[in-house]
Amino acid sequence: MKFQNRRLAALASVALVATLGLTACGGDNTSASAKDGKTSVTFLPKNLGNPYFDTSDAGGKKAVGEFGGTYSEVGPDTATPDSQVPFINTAAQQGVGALVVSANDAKAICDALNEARDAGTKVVTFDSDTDPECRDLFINQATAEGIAKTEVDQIAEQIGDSGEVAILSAAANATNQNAWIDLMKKDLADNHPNIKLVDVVYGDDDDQTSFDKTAALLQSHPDLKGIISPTTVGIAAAARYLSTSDAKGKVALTGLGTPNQMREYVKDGTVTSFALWNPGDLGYLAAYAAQALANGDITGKAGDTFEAGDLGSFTVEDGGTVLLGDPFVFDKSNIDDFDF
Ligand code: RAM
Repeated sequence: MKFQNRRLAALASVALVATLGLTACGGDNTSASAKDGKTSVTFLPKNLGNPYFDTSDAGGKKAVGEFGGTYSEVGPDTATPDSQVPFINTAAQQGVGALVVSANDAKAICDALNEARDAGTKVVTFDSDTDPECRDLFINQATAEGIAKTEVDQIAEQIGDSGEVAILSAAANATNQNAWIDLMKKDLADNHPNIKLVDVVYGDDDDQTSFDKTAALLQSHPDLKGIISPTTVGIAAAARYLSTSDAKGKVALTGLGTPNQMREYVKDGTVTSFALWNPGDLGYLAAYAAQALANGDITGKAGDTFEAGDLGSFTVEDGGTVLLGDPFVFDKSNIDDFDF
């Protein structure tokens, strides 16, 4: 419960950041390393133009502003395995204090990250991890088990715990989605014998591809009862497709989405409920972790503790991870309380 209170308090600040138009857009200059002892932090999302990362990186920008560092955001247009490599190389050449990365692939960016680390840049992954030996810390939004169970529980409830379901995911190599999918498969097999997972398709965190994959799923599986989309891009595109199709209200849709993208589909009855954490808090926490590493306050070993501004104190867990909190379920009773 402590987390929920803290989380809700921080939501207001994220909304304020958005209102003030401070959403990250890649325009800031990154200075060379820690000028005047202040940490320069570069955020590198899976791709630009994804509202989820606009919000998470705005949280990071707010934190960097609080500790007087230098913030920038760079990133590729497409969420492909090695599209982030040139941005990592550039950040390393610039000597930034820390890189905060959501990985499109657990391995493809490893060499570049380790070269950056050898050159003195601290590497924090957030949202989607790399192999642990390629980063100093991973900031985890919620446990993978908790995220998977929340999604399976919702679809089971919405389809009466029986029938065919499919998953519309992000990029095929995304570390985070793949971990959640594996755990969803296990949960379905162990606890929901009457639900059959008939397909897993990939929309690449691209709106049009996700929209087209939704249409194809309905075409190939005429008995489909539900879709789980563990990506904010996928669920929004699927909801848009369903909302004007005959399947609206017949094929359930849940997964992970942002309230602002999903509001109209919850209100028009396309979607009953979906989940997420606060991406702004995630970016905010990642930036404070990056600063603690760059300052030498922590090394990223289990038991290290650091302060993360309004979010309070956090402790590094085994495997070099820091946990933000629990996933949160949105439905028509609460969706208007959120603005991100
Ligand atoms: C998309 C991205 C991101 C994921 C969310 C839920 O925005 O794939 O990595 O965490 O969805």
